[in-house]
Amino acid sequence: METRVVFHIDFDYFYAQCEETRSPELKSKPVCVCVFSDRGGDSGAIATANYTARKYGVKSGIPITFAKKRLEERSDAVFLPVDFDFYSEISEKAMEIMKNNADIFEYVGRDEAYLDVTERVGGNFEKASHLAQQIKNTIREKIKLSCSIGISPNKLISKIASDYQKPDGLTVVSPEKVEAFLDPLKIRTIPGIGKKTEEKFLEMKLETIQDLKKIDIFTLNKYFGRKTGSYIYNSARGIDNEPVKKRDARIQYSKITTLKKDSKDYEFLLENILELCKEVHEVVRKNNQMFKSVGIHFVQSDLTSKSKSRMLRSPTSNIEELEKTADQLLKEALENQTITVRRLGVKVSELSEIQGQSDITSYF
Ligand code: DGT
Ligand code: CA
Ligand code: CA
Repeated sequence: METRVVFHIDFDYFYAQCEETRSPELKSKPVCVCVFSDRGGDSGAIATANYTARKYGVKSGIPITFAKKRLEERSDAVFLPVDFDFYSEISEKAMEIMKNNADIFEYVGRDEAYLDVTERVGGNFEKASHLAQQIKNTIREKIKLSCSIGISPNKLISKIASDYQKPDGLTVVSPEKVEAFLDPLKIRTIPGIGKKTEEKFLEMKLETIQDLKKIDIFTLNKYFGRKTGSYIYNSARGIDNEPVKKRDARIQYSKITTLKKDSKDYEFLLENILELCKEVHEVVRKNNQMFKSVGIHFVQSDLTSKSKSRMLRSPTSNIEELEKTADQLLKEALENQTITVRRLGVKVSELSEIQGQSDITSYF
């Protein structure tokens, strides 16, 4: 197999950094993003914290009360509730930049992705390093976000490398440097190896990946089963043949609006539905997508919800078809509707990419 060039990109302290982008005055303060539980008060956990807060021992998963205690001396510490919609919005924009710079783009989660760039850099790691720097610069300029990038011949090593110099890191592990890079690392840095497995190895006096290579495949298989055994064996040697698979972030696009007044009047709701269709269509068009399912969503005056959706005969990117279907769904939803509607939404799903069309505008 030819040598691949694979990036793993991971945003730094993601939720907390998103909060910093909309309130730059937070940058100098310890920032904790919290998932408050519905029990009220300070019950709940820390989703993430910026690096200033981390200096005080605050990290993902600890109770909010612990974090407050650890930050007691920092009267400027800020505790914010999570705002997933906002983080998704930022994520989408950044993912778009990455996607434009990849031969194959694989979305992993809101804050990370793999890029196969083998072709566009001609397998050259120096060119790859420049490309990564450009991506970092663009994301910083346009979205005010820092990220860390790992570059190597496969997903496994790139994932480890992106975490190697955080925040704002760029770590290049070219094929001839793989062994020197991995050998001194703790066994725990191999993705999927947790505390328990690490302890097992420590009992055997094995601490680093170099140590781990002393264990033969049969012993590993005996301890962990064949699948995990061979994964650990290969990982220690930097072997990973998993391809970067084309995967998009979006499984749907939706827009929702709070109506000027609560209503169940067809004409009034239709007017709003058509406006939402326009907005949804705009995003779909920009992302070069087609959809096969259309849905509408009510949040009613008593805050209960109601949804309806319909599968189309074939994928389309046509706005008339979107409007017509949404209109039908609205009529159906309003049959024996007693309660008024407060918020109204339109979504499209079952997305597919428009392929092989040089001029995409001809589709619309
Ligand atoms: P880093 O180390 O600079 O990449 O920091 P993060 O915060 O980006 O950490 P990462 O990449 O592990 O996770 C990405 C986001 O996922 C993070 O901003 C918040 C969320 N997250 C991570 N761990 C937890 C957790 O234990 N609980 C909750 N609720 N959310 C979490
Ligand atoms: Ca991250
Ligand atoms: Ca991550």
